[in-house]
Amino acid sequence: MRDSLGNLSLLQRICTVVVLLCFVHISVTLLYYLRTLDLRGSFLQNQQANSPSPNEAKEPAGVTEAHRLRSALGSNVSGEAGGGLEPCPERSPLLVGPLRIEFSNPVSLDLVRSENPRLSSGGRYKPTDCIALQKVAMIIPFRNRDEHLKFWLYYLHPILQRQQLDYGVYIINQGGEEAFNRAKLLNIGYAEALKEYDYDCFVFSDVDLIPMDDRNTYKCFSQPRHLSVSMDKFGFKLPYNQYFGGVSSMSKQQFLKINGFPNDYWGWGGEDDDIFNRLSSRGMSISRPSGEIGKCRMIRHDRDKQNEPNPQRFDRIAHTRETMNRDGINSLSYKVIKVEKDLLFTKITVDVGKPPA
Ligand code: UDH
Ligand code: MN
Repeated sequence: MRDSLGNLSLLQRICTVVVLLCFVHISVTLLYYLRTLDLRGSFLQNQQANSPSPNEAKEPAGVTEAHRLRSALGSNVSGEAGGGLEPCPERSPLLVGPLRIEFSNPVSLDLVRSENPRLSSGGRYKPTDCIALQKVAMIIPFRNRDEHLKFWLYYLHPILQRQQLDYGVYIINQGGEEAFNRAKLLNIGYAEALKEYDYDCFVFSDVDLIPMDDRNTYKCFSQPRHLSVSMDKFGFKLPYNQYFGGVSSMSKQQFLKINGFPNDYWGWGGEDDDIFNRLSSRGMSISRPSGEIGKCRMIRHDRDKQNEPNPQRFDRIAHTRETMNRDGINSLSYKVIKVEKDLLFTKITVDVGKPPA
């Protein structure tokens, strides 16, 4: 009698354990299934293959957040005719990781054209076997840097194609001889690119910066992204935490939330800090790739003519919060002088005016 009672309670315990195990199994399967659903086509892949560094901003990853972002950023994945194509995967299978970047042998535009047969006029590309997750305009502020531009096109076109982006390259060329105005050129790039295509993301890149790892995806994230986080010229470190210069990306929404960029920084410096101030005053934070994935090289150069350090920059960045509502994309004025379509880029020469006397 005692034996059979003992067997019974043992049996009961085994049953309980089996039921519990089933429950855990079902929960894990369900969770995994929900996550896969959530991640497909979303903008949430903020952290790439490597483990995040201290620089890596933490992003919310809940189901509702993913849905909010999808609709907020206007992803083209749903509702657009794609000829039966599936959205591209969140992480492109074409990426190779670290790249060898060097500038010792000059490259010609003809070489770059011949190596990128899938481009169409204006430096446009979109994957043919899946629907790109984002439509990205690459905006480059430019004047008299043709040698650098060739390297940029040589290295970036293949990278951007491996990243499976639907993209176009816009060189915004400042005409005339006045002081250089980087931020205004970036505003113009935003406005001109949008006239041409329904871009939902904007990458702003100096012409002399080349990423050293193709996992540093030139796209937008749920927060404004700083992409050139470890530059060789700064010893592969972030020079300071608020640094937002070099290469950055912003969705249309993020850009509009800060009224774009300032138009009145003439000469070198300060405009990137002003942009940082705009972002933080609107409650946004900076997202970054890890220091390893964010490595990049700058082509060595001397200071350009008409791009001397701007002595007004310190005073300007102290007043961003007061000036940003009236100075930005809402006050932008310029003249287009010439538009040139190359297979590798769209070059827009503009008259940006001159600094107030
Ligand atoms: N740019 C031009 N033409 C110019 C000035 C600037 O195309 O005449 C663009 C270009 O995209 C460049 C970006 O603006 O990458 C930023 O300007 P920069 O490269 O001159 O800025 P950086 O901070 O250099 O790299 C500052 C002068 C460094 C002098 C170093 C001497 N050793
Ligand atoms: Mn430079």
